[in-house]
Formats: sequence, C-alpha cells, structure tokens
Amino acid sequence: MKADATFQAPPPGARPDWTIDQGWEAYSDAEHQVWITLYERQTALLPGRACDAFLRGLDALDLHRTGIPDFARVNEELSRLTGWSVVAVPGLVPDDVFFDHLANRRFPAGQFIRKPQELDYLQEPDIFHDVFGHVPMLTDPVFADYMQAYGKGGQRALGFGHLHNLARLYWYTVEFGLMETAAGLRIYGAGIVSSYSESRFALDDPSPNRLGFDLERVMRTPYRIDDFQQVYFVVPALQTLLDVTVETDFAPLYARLETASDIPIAAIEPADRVFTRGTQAYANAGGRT
Ligand code: HBI
Ligand code: FE
Repeated sequence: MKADATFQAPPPGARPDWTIDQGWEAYSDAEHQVWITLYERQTALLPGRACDAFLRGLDALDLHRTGIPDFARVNEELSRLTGWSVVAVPGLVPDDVFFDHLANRRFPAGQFIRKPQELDYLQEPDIFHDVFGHVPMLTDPVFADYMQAYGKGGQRALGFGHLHNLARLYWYTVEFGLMETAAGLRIYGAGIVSSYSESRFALDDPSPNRLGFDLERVMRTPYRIDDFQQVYFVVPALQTLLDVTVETDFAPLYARLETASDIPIAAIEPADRVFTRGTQAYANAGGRT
C-alpha cells in the first residue's frame, strides 16, 4: 500500500509545511542572469506555441523585470486574480505536503535556480520551471480551480493507495498537456513551456503520439521522467480538465484500475482520437543518450 507513506520531517530551516523564505535579496547577479537567459529564450519561442491563457498570465504577472521574480511582488497580482499564491520550498516535498498546499491554493516553488551549465536539463524542479512554467497558468480562473481540485484529489488518492494513477493525470496535463485550438495545437503544460527543446519537440516532431485526452486512458499510461515524452494528450479546452475532475467519481475508477492493465507508453488504442500517429523515431534511436 502506498497510503501509509512514512512521515518525512522538513529539512533544517524549513517550516513544518516545508516552506522557506525565498530570500530574494540573496540571489547573485549570475543567478539573475540565468533567469534572464532562460526567460528570453522561452519568450522568443512561445508565441504561436503556448496557449493564450499561458501568454496572458505571463503578461499579467510581468515575470521579467531584472531577473528572478520576488514572490512577494508576484503574489500581489496572482492573489488578486485567482486567490493563488506562490510559496518557496527547498525542492521536492512529500506528496501529502504538496497536495495540502495545492488544496489551499498555494503553489510550492523551488527556491533555487539551475546552474548556467545545466540550462537544458535538470532533475529537480527549480524556480524557473516552477514559476515560469506553472505560475502563469494559475492566473486562469478555470485552471486555477483545476489545480486546487487536483490537490484535493491527491489527498483522496493517497487514502485509496492510487496516487501512482493520479500522478499520471498531473503529468499528462499540468506538466505535459497540449490543447486543441482553432489555430492548431498549443502548449499549456509547464514541463513543456519551461523547456527550450521540448517546446518544439512536443508540437513539431513527428516522433511522439498526440492523442485525445481521456481520463481513464491517461491514468493507465506510464510516463517518462528522463526524456521527451513519447505521447502527449490533447484537451479541447481547460474547462474539460476541471469538469472531468469535479464530475468523476474516483472511487469506482480506482477500483477498475486495480484490474486494468497499463497501456504501453507508445501504444495507440482503438478508442483513441489520433492527432498524430507518431513514428517513435526519437525514442527508438535511444533518445537523449
Ligand atoms: N514537490 N516541489 C514539488 N513539486 C512537485 O511538483 C511535486 C512535489 N512533491 C510531490 C509531487 N510533485 C507529486 O506528488 C505529484 O506531482 C504527483
Ligand atoms: Fe512541474
């Protein structure tokens, strides 16, 4: 059972809810410069690729200025728009702590920024991924409600011992989601919009499958954390995420998932709506290595 995860104490200096002070004054010029480099690379790429909600949020929060944003300033506007706030954490936090923050409309963001020599790939979410990638979407009222609903759902999933299934929903929507618009596919997932290479791969590369979003289907699909995704799921609108999360009774769904097998990562099922039948050439050639 994954339900009774052992209690993890916060690291020294962190509060019981794992938050820390951002310590904005202490960032070095070199750290601010990393933010500016990443910010300018992404914003040159994202018009016509990121969805309107993301681009509007980025604009509304003015995350640029002279480098790493000060959470106190971001929160003034963010809390006014949707009642969300950003809180600083040292890095990954335990699942129950993460969900408690989301359920209370607080987004835990890594306080540190990646090193200049690891601009493109890192293991733990840093402030650029968390703030540039996630926070603009939290200015959208529908997405804001979806994230809170996910936090509450995560708390229940822990109780059911089915977090591994619900985590796939987070992965294939909040982190790597695509949206269908009249102008074509657009990105809303934070893992994509914060990545220079995946912002292009996710939309343009012939390798990955791009399939219509279906909750149960997504929850049966494993994902990879070490390389570009082999499958992306496409929602018709952000409202779909909120509706499906609020309207689904997850208890019988988890009961069905007990016996349902996982779907191989690159498989296309008869019921899938296919936007792209990927070649899988990238993954078959060994991916990043
Ligand atoms: N902690 N800081 C941080 N960021 C996350 O995205 C995160 C986490 N802890 C747990 C966690 N995510 C997972 O529970 C979910 O994404 C499923
Ligand atoms: Fe993330």
